[in-house]
Amino acid sequence: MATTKTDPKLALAANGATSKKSKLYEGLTRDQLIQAYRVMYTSRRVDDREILLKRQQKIYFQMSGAGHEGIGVAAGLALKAGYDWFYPYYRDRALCLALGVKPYDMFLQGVGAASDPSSGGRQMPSHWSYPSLHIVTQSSPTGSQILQAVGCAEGGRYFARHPKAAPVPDSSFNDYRQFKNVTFQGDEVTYVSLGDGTSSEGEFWEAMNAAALEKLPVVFCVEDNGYAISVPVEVQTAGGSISRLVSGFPNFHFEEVDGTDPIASYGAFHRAVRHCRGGHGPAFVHAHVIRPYSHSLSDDERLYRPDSERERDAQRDPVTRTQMFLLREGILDEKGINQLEKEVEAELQTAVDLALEALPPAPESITKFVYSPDIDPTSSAFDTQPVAPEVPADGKKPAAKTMADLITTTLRDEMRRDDRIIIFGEDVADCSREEYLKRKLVKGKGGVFKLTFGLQNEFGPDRVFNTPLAEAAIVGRATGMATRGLKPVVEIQFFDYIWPAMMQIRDELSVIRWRSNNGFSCPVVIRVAIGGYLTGGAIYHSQCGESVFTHIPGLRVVFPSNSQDAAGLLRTAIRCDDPVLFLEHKRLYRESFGRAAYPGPDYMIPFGKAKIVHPGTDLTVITYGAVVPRALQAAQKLEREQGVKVELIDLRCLNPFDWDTIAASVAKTNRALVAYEDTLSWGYGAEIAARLADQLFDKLDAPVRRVAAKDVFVAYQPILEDAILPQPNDLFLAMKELSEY
Ligand SMILES: Cc1ncc(C[n+]2csc(CCOP(=O)(O)OP(=O)(O)O)c2C)c(N)n1
Ligand SMILES: [Mg+2]
Repeated sequence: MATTKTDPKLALAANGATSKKSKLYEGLTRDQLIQAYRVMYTSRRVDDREILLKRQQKIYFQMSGAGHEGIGVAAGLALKAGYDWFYPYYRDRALCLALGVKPYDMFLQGVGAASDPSSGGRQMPSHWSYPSLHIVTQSSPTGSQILQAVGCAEGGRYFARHPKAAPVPDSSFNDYRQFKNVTFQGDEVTYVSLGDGTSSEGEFWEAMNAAALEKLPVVFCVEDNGYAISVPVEVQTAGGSISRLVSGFPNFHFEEVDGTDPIASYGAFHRAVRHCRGGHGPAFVHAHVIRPYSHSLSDDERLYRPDSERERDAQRDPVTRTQMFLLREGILDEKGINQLEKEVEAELQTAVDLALEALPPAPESITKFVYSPDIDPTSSAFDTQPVAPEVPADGKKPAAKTMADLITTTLRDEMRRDDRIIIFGEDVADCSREEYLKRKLVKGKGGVFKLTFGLQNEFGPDRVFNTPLAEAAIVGRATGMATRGLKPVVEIQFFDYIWPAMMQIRDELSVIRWRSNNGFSCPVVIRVAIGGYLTGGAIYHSQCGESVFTHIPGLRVVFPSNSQDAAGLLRTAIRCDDPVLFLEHKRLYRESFGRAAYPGPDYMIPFGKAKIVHPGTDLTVITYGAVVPRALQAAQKLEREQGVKVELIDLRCLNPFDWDTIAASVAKTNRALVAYEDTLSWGYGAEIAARLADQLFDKLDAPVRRVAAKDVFVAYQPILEDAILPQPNDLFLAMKELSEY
């Protein structure tokens, strides 16, 4: 651990005694300082312009970077655009300008222009995204970028260690790799910034831990302006100093600096970056800055900060300080300053005029880039036939594999085919202490359900590894890696514990392509063990809740009921270019229902294609997952006892879902029952029932009915579990009643 502290009072003057042309300031030349001042001044004036435009109602929001210009420009000078990677936050205007973003680009986002390079009018201003500069799309939730930055650094390191994974292979089949141009550098650094308040988010600590554990080249920059909106730092951070709190993390280089001083900040950043480039681990730069323009234009800080405090801050204004410094050092005289400022004003005037003329996006464009425009996983390209199973030499039937078997086999097949697939999560490795495996002291675990058993053994610990127990980190890191071109296939151990990752799934993973107007994408696969009927699983090992996720645009949701479908759909999930939530019912993992022979290494099923499990003419039952075998049992009984022929549809894929198959069936049977394991109200079946009522009203001879769990959590005692979850008899009675209606 190394720590450097700069005395804020001394820094700017430190090198300022003479004015020789060749003098360096923490390694910066006089020309670089003039350039730095130009960036800082431009940044401040873009803020001022935006504030004016907002008051004139020509833009719709404003968030300033005022007071943060010193640290921003310093970071920009210490790092390389298009080489290093950047996860900035909204105050990083000066950093973006230093990296090469034009004020015009920023104004385009303010007016919400179609040509806004960050988002095409989809995101607020100061939500930077510039792919060619490696500035990765950011969102508004405070801190959700931090774990992704860690994943980004991991992705770069993976490609540096496994360069053969990077090129797009010659293959007859189009997979996501054809649309990911992977670039990486052996000594690249990932920058991530956040405010002082944001350091209270749990994801910050998960990211710090992961970066320290993996010794990743990430520079964390906390821009501490002393406030999170109106909450002062001593209420936010125990003891008032984030530097003090993080100082125990191993492998870090620490800097604490006056972030209003661009020279001292550059020195700090330079040392931090050197530590990272040298492969020694992450760095932490704690920059003390000011916030002269309130939190945003919607906030008036005079309500909670007295004038005396605001005046004290104003003394440290980075733009005026730097201007004074240049004058004092004789780097620019007054004329030079005036000239520079005039040039900036002229550039901004032109940029504003042009931006105000820019066309808004077309309303019809709203659904563009919800999903990949390049690969359609619902298309016939994903419709392949299973290979004929090998018949054993003794002439017996080919072995019927469980769903668990075929998921493992599919993962193994795909990992052999694609070096970019990596698997991580809690307990997924065979054994983290590799030497036990090597010395054959242990067999290995491979997941609490053993679905990843043997994969670390075959593919090594770079590709299959355990992570800390932190679900947001699993999904956030995967998102960052996928942004770089990897294909993380991560595991959430139980659906019941997916919630810490919810922010990453809903506000990041699913929306990155759309919000960046196709500038970035992150096709991660999240495998999740879900569901009940376990006798003893209780509240926290038995939940469903898939409709929470089918409600998220941009996320594919798959829920197979049998081995062959699991294999075909998992392969589609891995090869496609969208994020996929792959739900695996625990009760079905080793059930005798739905076992099948190995369908071969290229077997795929397109998304959004249902399967008719049992054809019929009298009543349509629409279901999926573990209700499929239960509904089948009920349908067979009804046919045996009453001669009623039920058409049973297994949706297999929940988003997209196969409306055509449902509609064709209900048009024939005129009766529909939707059955699902989740709680009844607001559940997945509600959407199907609503569509049936809306679009097939004329075809229906009976009301659309639902069978689902009671509106309570799943209980431990099996008698209670049985009463809560839909049973074959509940399905039988509902089918019978509906057929008699
Ligand atoms: C997860 C989340 N919670 C709340 C907010 C609302 N919010 C936006 S900025 C902010 C304060 C951030 O303070 P800090 O991290 O210190 O950054 P600063 O704005 O001071 O630079 C809050 C509460 C949000 N965007 N995201
Ligand atoms: Mg703050």
